[in-house]
Parts: sequence; C-alpha cells; structure tokens
Amino acid sequence: MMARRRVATLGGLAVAIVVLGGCGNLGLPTPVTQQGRNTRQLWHIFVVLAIIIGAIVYGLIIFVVVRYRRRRGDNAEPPGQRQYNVPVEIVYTAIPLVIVGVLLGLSIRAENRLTKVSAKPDVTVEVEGFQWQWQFSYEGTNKVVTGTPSSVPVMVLPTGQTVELKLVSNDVVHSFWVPHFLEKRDLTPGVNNTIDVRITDEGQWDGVCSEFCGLNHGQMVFSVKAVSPSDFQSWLNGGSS
Ligand SMILES: [Cu+2]
Repeated sequence: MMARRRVATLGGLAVAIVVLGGCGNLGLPTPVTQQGRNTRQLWHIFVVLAIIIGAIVYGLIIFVVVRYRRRRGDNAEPPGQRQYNVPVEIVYTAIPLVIVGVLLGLSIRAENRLTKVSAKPDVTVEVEGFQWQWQFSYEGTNKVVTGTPSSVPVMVLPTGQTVELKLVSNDVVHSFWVPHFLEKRDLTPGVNNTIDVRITDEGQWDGVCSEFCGLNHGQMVFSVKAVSPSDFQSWLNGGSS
C-alpha cells in the first residue's frame, strides 16, 4: 500500500515538473522562430520521457526496498541466486535499445528540419564575426550594420519571411547564438555555414558569440529585432526601425 502511494507521489511530482517547468518550455527560452519550435518539441519529448522512465525506475527501487526489506523472523540465509534469466535479460536489453532508437530517429528528424535551407529565401544577410564584433550585410542592398565596442549592432529582420543567414569569419572561429532561436552555429574560416530562420513574432532578443575567440570575446554581443515586412522594407530603404 505504502509503495503504491510512493509511486503515486513520484508520478504526481513528475506531472508537477512538466507543468511548472518553465511555463511550457521546460526550462528553454521561448522559441521565436519556426525552426526553434522543432527544437522545443524534441526537448519536450526528451524531458517527458526522462521523467516517466525516472519515475518507473525510482518507483520500482522504492517498491523493492520496502516490500522485500528484512523482517523479524527472517532467517539470515541469502535469497536464492540464479546465474541467468534469459527472458528478463532480453527485455532489459531490448527496451533501452528501442528508446534510444526512437530518440535517435526523432533527433535526426528535428536536425534535418533545423538545418534545411530554402532555395529561395526572402532575405539574405551575411553575418560576419570578427575579433571582436559583428557585421550584418544585407544582400542585394547596400545596407551594412557594423558593431563597435560602444554600440551593439542590431540585426533588423522581417517576421513571417524566410531569412537566410550566411555565417562567415575571416579570422578565428566564432559562434552565432541567439538563445531564443534555440540553435547555435559556428562561423568557421573557410567554411560556408548557412542557416534559415523564419521569425514568428515581433520583438527584440539578445545574441552573443558563444565560442571563446580571444581577449574581447565577451564584447561580441548583438541584438536581433524582428519587425513587420513593411517596417523592414522602410528600414532597409533608410528609415529608422
Ligand atoms: Cu567571437
């Protein structure tokens, strides 16, 4: 009875963690891109599965410890031992293999969705990281935003459009990271890394270089500002954002 109650308590705790964990994001920043939503979905599956498996494992441990604890009158003989139990061994090998296989498949699917780039993006921005700032050049226009130690560069982007970000570096490895995009990609000299983002909400979010790139790495901060496509066009044409 007691063991059952404990299992119920653990189950309740697991549900509480799911409900309270970061208001539906389970600890992640709220994704603001379509691509980031895939990452959140994968994270949800991992966390919920981990909680369920944890509850089962701890529940069984507690059940066994309580149910089969030594009682008065038990003799001191150890319980019967057996060297093999083939059915049990097959089950406890197969179940983890299935779980890992499913998670691997879901991870590959999420990664493919995240890394997919459109052949016809609406906007293309070359994002150059250099020691120690960022430069955003809007392809097909002469708009260039360059950060300085005293002014944080702002990358203005339209919502609801496919934006291609070409991530380049000519000195050392940097890494483009906007936590609310729920993805991170390196800028590696000699490598053309490209990601697509389709921003769903208007707003402004911080980004940083997340690869230690030298003395003033900590100054490599920037900001992404998402505005409506018409505001974006007027900003591109020289208006303020
Ligand atoms: Cu850097």
